[in-house]
Amino acid sequence: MNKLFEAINDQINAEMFSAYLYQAMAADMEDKGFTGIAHWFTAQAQEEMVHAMKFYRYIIERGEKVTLKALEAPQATWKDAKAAFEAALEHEKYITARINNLVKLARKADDYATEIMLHWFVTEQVEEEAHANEILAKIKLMGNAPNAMYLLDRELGARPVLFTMPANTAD
Ligand code: OFO
Repeated sequence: MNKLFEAINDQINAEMFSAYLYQAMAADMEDKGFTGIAHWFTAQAQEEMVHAMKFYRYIIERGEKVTLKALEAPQATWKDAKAAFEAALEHEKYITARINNLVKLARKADDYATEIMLHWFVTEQVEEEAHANEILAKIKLMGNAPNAMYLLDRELGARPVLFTMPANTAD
């Protein structure tokens, strides 16, 4: 496996870690009584698994072998919802830098197919950062006021999930 495909294989791990991180944020927000925000993070975790699987399928389509590696344990608690979204935004910036680096590697290898596949992720990262930023801006505006947080919790609870879990496990 060449350096580019090794880096794509590592990106599966990074995306799965994103899912793990957002699910940890969901669990913490649930614990803090924000069921709507927890739901939002669960939907985000689902999206991250889709990202991981896009890389997974791509490696196979190109005739290479996927090798899954150990996942790091994510942080388990955040001070409040604001801190969780700050961490989410930071994490997305880190993922954006990783995607940009993959584009660089694809260009260096003259691998046009990989570069085109990565375009979807470049665009997606703009959205990922924008979503976290938007929510964070709202929380800052509201100054963490309980009434406003209650309304934000309701708003974020309406985010559509990508798939629903079997009965009794749905969030
Ligand atoms: Fe996969 O975009 Fe977020 O991490």
